[in-house]
Amino acid sequence: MLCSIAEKVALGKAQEVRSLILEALRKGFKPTDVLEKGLIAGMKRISDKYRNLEICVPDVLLASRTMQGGLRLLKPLLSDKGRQPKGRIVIGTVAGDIHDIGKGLVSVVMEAAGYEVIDLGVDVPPDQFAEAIEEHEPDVLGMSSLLTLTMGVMEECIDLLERSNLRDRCKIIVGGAPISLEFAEDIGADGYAADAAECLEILEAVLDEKPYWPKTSQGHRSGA
Ligand code: B1M
Repeated sequence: MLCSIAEKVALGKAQEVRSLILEALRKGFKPTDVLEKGLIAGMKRISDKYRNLEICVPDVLLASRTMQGGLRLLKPLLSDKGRQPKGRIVIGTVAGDIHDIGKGLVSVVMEAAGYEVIDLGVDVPPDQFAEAIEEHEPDVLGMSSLLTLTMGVMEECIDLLERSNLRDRCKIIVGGAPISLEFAEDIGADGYAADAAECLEILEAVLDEKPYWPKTSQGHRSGA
Protein backbone atom coordinates (compact mmCIF):
# COMPACT_ATOMS: atom_id res chain seq x y z
CA MET A 1 0.00 0.00 0.00
CA LEU A 2 2.80 2.45 0.91
CA CYS A 3 4.53 1.48 -2.34
CA SER A 4 1.40 2.41 -4.27
CA ILE A 5 1.39 5.82 -2.58
CA ALA A 6 5.03 6.32 -3.63
CA GLU A 7 4.20 5.23 -7.18
CA LYS A 8 1.19 7.57 -7.46
CA VAL A 9 3.17 10.51 -6.01
CA ALA A 10 5.79 9.99 -8.70
CA LEU A 11 3.03 9.95 -11.34
CA GLY A 12 1.42 13.10 -9.90
CA LYS A 13 -1.95 11.42 -9.25
CA ALA A 14 -3.14 13.72 -6.47
CA GLN A 15 -6.64 12.32 -6.02
CA GLU A 16 -5.41 8.72 -5.92
CA VAL A 17 -2.70 9.63 -3.41
CA ARG A 18 -5.30 11.25 -1.19
CA SER A 19 -7.57 8.18 -1.30
CA LEU A 20 -4.65 5.81 -0.67
CA ILE A 21 -3.43 7.84 2.32
CA LEU A 22 -6.91 7.81 3.87
CA GLU A 23 -7.17 4.08 3.24
CA ALA A 24 -3.72 3.43 4.75
CA LEU A 25 -4.62 5.41 7.87
CA ARG A 26 -7.94 3.54 8.16
CA LYS A 27 -6.02 0.27 7.97
CA GLY A 28 -3.79 1.37 10.85
CA PHE A 29 -0.56 2.37 9.07
CA LYS A 30 1.38 4.92 11.15
CA PRO A 31 1.34 8.48 9.71
CA THR A 32 5.18 8.58 9.96
CA ASP A 33 5.40 5.44 7.79
CA VAL A 34 2.96 6.91 5.27
CA LEU A 35 5.18 10.01 5.16
CA GLU A 36 8.52 8.21 4.87
CA LYS A 37 7.66 5.10 2.85
CA GLY A 38 4.92 6.72 0.78
CA LEU A 39 5.38 10.44 0.13
CA ILE A 40 9.15 10.79 0.65
CA ALA A 41 9.86 7.56 -1.24
CA GLY A 42 7.74 8.85 -4.15
CA MET A 43 9.64 12.14 -4.22
CA LYS A 44 12.92 10.26 -4.15
CA ARG A 45 11.85 8.29 -7.24
CA ILE A 46 10.99 11.48 -9.10
CA SER A 47 14.31 13.11 -8.08
CA ASP A 48 16.24 10.11 -9.41
CA LYS A 49 14.31 10.14 -12.69
CA TYR A 50 14.88 13.88 -13.10
CA ARG A 51 18.59 13.44 -12.45
CA ASN A 52 18.71 10.68 -15.10
CA LEU A 53 16.89 12.96 -17.57
CA GLU A 54 13.98 10.50 -17.79
CA ILE A 55 11.40 13.20 -17.03
CA CYS A 56 11.00 16.98 -17.39
CA VAL A 57 10.33 19.87 -15.01
CA PRO A 58 6.48 19.79 -15.35
CA ASP A 59 6.51 16.14 -14.16
CA VAL A 60 8.56 17.17 -11.14
CA LEU A 61 6.22 20.03 -10.33
CA LEU A 62 3.17 17.81 -10.63
CA ALA A 63 4.72 15.25 -8.30
CA SER A 64 5.77 17.90 -5.79
CA ARG A 65 2.26 19.40 -5.73
CA THR A 66 0.86 15.90 -5.24
CA MET A 67 3.27 15.29 -2.38
CA GLN A 68 2.39 18.60 -0.76
CA GLY A 69 -1.33 17.74 -0.95
CA GLY A 70 -0.55 14.48 0.84
CA LEU A 71 1.54 16.31 3.42
CA ARG A 72 -1.37 18.63 4.22
CA LEU A 73 -3.48 15.57 4.95
CA LEU A 74 -0.86 14.02 7.23
CA LYS A 75 0.39 17.14 9.00
CA PRO A 76 -2.30 17.35 11.73
CA LEU A 77 -1.63 13.69 12.57
CA LEU A 78 2.12 14.17 12.76
CA SER A 79 2.27 17.17 15.09
CA ASP A 80 1.57 16.92 18.80
CA LYS A 81 -0.04 20.27 19.57
CA GLY A 82 -0.89 19.52 23.21
CA ARG A 83 2.74 19.15 24.33
CA GLN A 84 5.13 21.92 25.39
CA PRO A 85 7.42 22.45 22.35
CA LYS A 86 10.95 21.01 22.72
CA GLY A 87 12.32 24.15 21.11
CA ARG A 88 11.59 26.82 18.49
CA ILE A 89 13.08 26.62 15.00
CA VAL A 90 13.10 29.33 12.35
CA ILE A 91 13.73 27.79 8.93
CA GLY A 92 13.95 29.00 5.34
CA THR A 93 15.43 28.37 1.90
CA VAL A 94 18.14 30.94 1.21
CA ALA A 95 17.92 33.86 -1.24
CA GLY A 96 18.00 32.97 -4.93
CA ASP A 97 16.69 29.49 -4.26
CA ILE A 98 13.05 28.43 -4.56
CA HIS A 99 13.40 24.70 -3.80
CA ASP A 100 11.11 23.99 -0.87
CA ILE A 101 10.20 20.30 -0.94
CA GLY A 102 13.11 19.14 1.24
CA LYS A 103 12.73 22.08 3.62
CA GLY A 104 9.02 21.28 3.88
CA LEU A 105 9.79 17.68 4.80
CA VAL A 106 12.35 18.72 7.38
CA SER A 107 9.80 21.13 8.89
CA VAL A 108 7.07 18.50 9.05
CA VAL A 109 9.39 15.96 10.67
CA MET A 110 10.57 18.54 13.24
CA GLU A 111 6.97 19.49 14.06
CA ALA A 112 6.08 15.83 14.37
CA ALA A 113 8.93 15.42 16.85
CA GLY A 114 7.54 18.23 19.04
CA TYR A 115 9.37 21.38 17.88
CA GLU A 116 7.65 24.66 17.05
CA VAL A 117 8.58 25.56 13.47
CA ILE A 118 8.39 29.03 11.94
CA ASP A 119 8.86 28.63 8.20
CA LEU A 120 10.00 31.79 6.39
CA GLY A 121 9.46 30.17 2.99
CA VAL A 122 11.86 30.36 0.05
CA ASP A 123 14.22 32.98 -1.40
CA VAL A 124 14.95 34.33 2.08
CA PRO A 125 17.74 36.97 2.21
CA PRO A 126 20.16 37.19 5.17
CA ASP A 127 18.53 40.31 6.63
CA GLN A 128 15.17 38.53 6.79
CA PHE A 129 16.77 35.66 8.75
CA ALA A 130 18.31 38.28 11.08
CA GLU A 131 14.94 40.01 11.61
CA ALA A 132 13.30 36.65 12.31
CA ILE A 133 15.87 35.89 15.03
CA GLU A 134 15.10 39.21 16.72
CA GLU A 135 11.35 38.73 16.35
CA HIS A 136 10.94 35.04 17.21
CA GLU A 137 13.99 34.35 19.43
CA PRO A 138 14.39 30.78 18.14
CA ASP A 139 16.63 28.14 19.70
CA VAL A 140 17.78 27.12 16.23
CA LEU A 141 17.99 28.76 12.81
CA GLY A 142 17.80 26.29 9.90
CA MET A 143 18.88 27.20 6.39
CA SER A 144 18.28 25.09 3.29
CA SER A 145 19.96 25.39 -0.12
CA LEU A 146 19.65 23.11 -3.15
CA LEU A 147 21.84 25.05 -5.56
CA THR A 148 25.61 25.33 -5.53
CA LEU A 149 25.03 28.92 -6.64
CA THR A 150 23.12 29.78 -3.44
CA MET A 151 25.19 27.88 -0.85
CA GLY A 152 27.25 31.02 -0.29
CA VAL A 153 24.19 32.87 1.01
CA MET A 154 24.40 30.73 4.14
CA GLU A 155 27.86 32.11 4.85
CA GLU A 156 26.67 35.68 4.09
CA CYS A 157 23.87 35.15 6.57
CA ILE A 158 26.20 33.91 9.33
CA ASP A 159 28.55 36.85 8.66
CA LEU A 160 25.64 39.27 8.94
CA LEU A 161 24.50 37.67 12.20
CA GLU A 162 28.03 38.02 13.59
CA ARG A 163 28.26 41.67 12.56
CA SER A 164 24.84 42.35 14.11
CA ASN A 165 25.71 40.57 17.38
CA LEU A 166 22.96 38.03 16.75
CA ARG A 167 25.13 34.97 16.10
CA ASP A 168 25.11 33.83 19.74
CA ARG A 169 21.34 34.10 20.09
CA CYS A 170 20.70 30.68 18.52
CA LYS A 171 22.32 27.59 17.06
CA ILE A 172 22.52 27.31 13.27
CA ILE A 173 22.00 24.14 11.25
CA VAL A 174 22.25 23.87 7.49
CA GLY A 175 21.23 21.29 4.92
CA GLY A 176 20.31 20.61 1.30
CA ALA A 177 21.73 18.42 -1.46
CA PRO A 178 24.98 20.35 -2.19
CA ILE A 179 25.81 20.98 1.50
CA SER A 180 28.41 18.87 3.35
CA LEU A 181 29.66 18.68 6.91
CA GLU A 182 32.94 20.25 5.78
CA PHE A 183 31.09 23.21 4.23
CA ALA A 184 28.95 23.61 7.36
CA GLU A 185 32.06 23.74 9.53
CA ASP A 186 33.85 26.14 7.19
CA ILE A 187 31.06 28.71 7.30
CA GLY A 188 30.71 28.47 11.09
CA ALA A 189 27.39 26.62 11.38
CA ASP A 190 26.73 24.48 14.47
CA GLY A 191 25.32 21.48 12.64
CA TYR A 192 24.64 19.84 9.29
CA ALA A 193 22.03 17.22 8.42
CA ALA A 194 21.85 15.19 5.23
CA ASP A 195 18.13 14.40 5.56
CA ALA A 196 15.08 14.96 7.69
CA ALA A 197 15.73 12.03 10.05
CA GLU A 198 19.32 13.10 10.67
CA CYS A 199 18.06 16.63 11.26
CA LEU A 200 16.33 15.45 14.45
CA GLU A 201 19.55 13.90 15.80
CA ILE A 202 21.48 17.07 15.01
CA LEU A 203 18.82 19.25 16.63
CA GLU A 204 18.99 17.31 19.88
CA ALA A 205 22.80 17.37 19.82
CA VAL A 206 23.14 21.12 19.17
CA LEU A 207 20.49 21.96 21.76
CA ASP A 208 22.35 19.81 24.32
CA GLU A 209 25.63 21.48 23.34
CA LYS A 210 26.96 18.04 22.35
CA PRO A 211 29.30 17.49 19.38
CA TYR A 212 27.45 16.18 16.35
CA TRP A 213 28.32 13.09 14.37
CA PRO A 214 26.13 12.77 11.31
CA LYS A 215 25.99 9.14 10.17
CA THR A 216 26.71 10.26 6.63
CA SER A 217 30.01 11.83 7.67
CA GLN A 218 31.42 9.15 9.97
CA GLY A 219 35.13 9.37 10.39
CA HIS A 220 35.37 12.97 9.26
CA ARG A 221 35.80 14.41 12.73
CA SER A 222 37.98 11.68 14.22
CA GLY A 223 39.78 13.06 17.23
CA ALA A 224 37.37 16.00 17.60
CO1 B1M B 1 15.85 22.20 -9.30
N1 B1M B 1 17.73 21.73 -9.30
N2 B1M B 1 16.26 23.81 -10.30
N3 B1M B 1 13.92 22.43 -9.38
N4 B1M B 1 15.66 20.46 -8.68
C1 B1M B 1 18.11 20.54 -8.55
C2 B1M B 1 18.45 20.88 -7.10
C3 B1M B 1 19.34 19.98 -9.36
C4 B1M B 1 20.33 19.13 -8.54
C5 B1M B 1 18.83 19.24 -10.63
C6 B1M B 1 19.95 18.80 -11.53
O1 B1M B 1 20.52 19.55 -12.26
N5 B1M B 1 20.30 17.53 -11.51
C7 B1M B 1 19.97 21.35 -9.86
C8 B1M B 1 20.99 22.00 -8.94
C9 B1M B 1 22.42 21.83 -9.45
C10 B1M B 1 23.33 22.50 -8.52
O2 B1M B 1 23.30 23.68 -8.31
N6 B1M B 1 24.20 21.70 -7.94
C11 B1M B 1 18.70 22.18 -10.03
C12 B1M B 1 18.61 23.32 -10.85
C13 B1M B 1 19.86 23.66 -11.66
C14 B1M B 1 17.45 24.11 -10.94
C15 B1M B 1 17.23 25.35 -11.79
C16 B1M B 1 18.39 26.34 -11.88
C17 B1M B 1 16.80 24.84 -13.18
C18 B1M B 1 16.61 25.93 -14.21
O3 B1M B 1 15.75 26.76 -14.08
N7 B1M B 1 17.48 25.88 -15.20
C19 B1M B 1 16.00 26.00 -11.12
C20 B1M B 1 16.41 26.94 -9.99
C21 B1M B 1 15.28 27.75 -9.44
C22 B1M B 1 15.73 28.51 -8.21
O4 B1M B 1 15.73 27.97 -7.13
N8 B1M B 1 16.11 29.77 -8.38
C23 B1M B 1 15.34 24.77 -10.55
C24 B1M B 1 13.96 24.66 -10.38
C25 B1M B 1 13.34 23.53 -9.89
C26 B1M B 1 11.82 23.35 -9.84
C27 B1M B 1 11.05 24.66 -9.58
C28 B1M B 1 11.39 22.78 -11.16
C29 B1M B 1 11.67 22.24 -8.73
C30 B1M B 1 11.48 22.80 -7.31
C31 B1M B 1 10.04 22.70 -6.83
C32 B1M B 1 9.94 23.02 -5.37
O5 B1M B 1 10.84 22.80 -4.56
N9 B1M B 1 8.79 23.55 -5.04
C33 B1M B 1 13.03 21.57 -8.81
C34 B1M B 1 13.30 20.28 -8.31
C35 B1M B 1 12.11 19.52 -7.76
C36 B1M B 1 14.59 19.72 -8.30
C37 B1M B 1 15.01 18.28 -7.97
C38 B1M B 1 14.58 17.40 -9.14
C39 B1M B 1 14.44 17.65 -6.73
C40 B1M B 1 14.65 18.46 -5.45
C41 B1M B 1 13.80 17.83 -4.39
O6 B1M B 1 12.72 18.34 -4.09
N10 B1M B 1 14.23 16.67 -3.90
C42 B1M B 1 16.58 18.43 -7.82
C43 B1M B 1 17.35 17.22 -8.32
C44 B1M B 1 17.64 16.25 -7.21
O7 B1M B 1 17.78 16.61 -6.06
N11 B1M B 1 17.75 15.02 -7.59
C45 B1M B 1 16.84 19.74 -8.46
C46 B1M B 1 13.46 15.90 -2.92
C47 B1M B 1 13.74 16.43 -1.52
C48 B1M B 1 13.00 15.56 -0.51
O8 B1M B 1 15.14 16.30 -1.28
O9 B1M B 1 15.48 18.81 -1.45
O10 B1M B 1 17.46 17.23 -1.23
P1 B1M B 1 16.05 17.55 -0.91
O11 B1M B 1 15.91 17.66 0.69
C49 B1M B 1 16.41 16.67 1.57
C50 B1M B 1 17.86 16.92 2.00
O12 B1M B 1 18.62 17.69 1.11
C51 B1M B 1 17.74 17.52 3.36
O13 B1M B 1 16.57 16.89 3.88
C52 B1M B 1 15.59 16.80 2.84
C53 B1M B 1 14.64 15.66 3.13
O14 B1M B 1 15.33 14.44 3.24
N12 B1M B 1 17.58 18.95 3.56
C54 B1M B 1 17.88 19.51 4.77
C55 B1M B 1 17.09 19.91 2.76
N13 B1M B 1 17.08 21.08 3.41
C56 B1M B 1 17.55 20.86 4.66
C57 B1M B 1 17.74 21.73 5.74
C58 B1M B 1 18.27 21.19 6.92
C59 B1M B 1 18.59 19.85 7.01
C60 B1M B 1 18.39 18.98 5.95
O15 B1M B 1 18.49 21.93 8.02
C61 B1M B 1 18.00 23.24 8.08
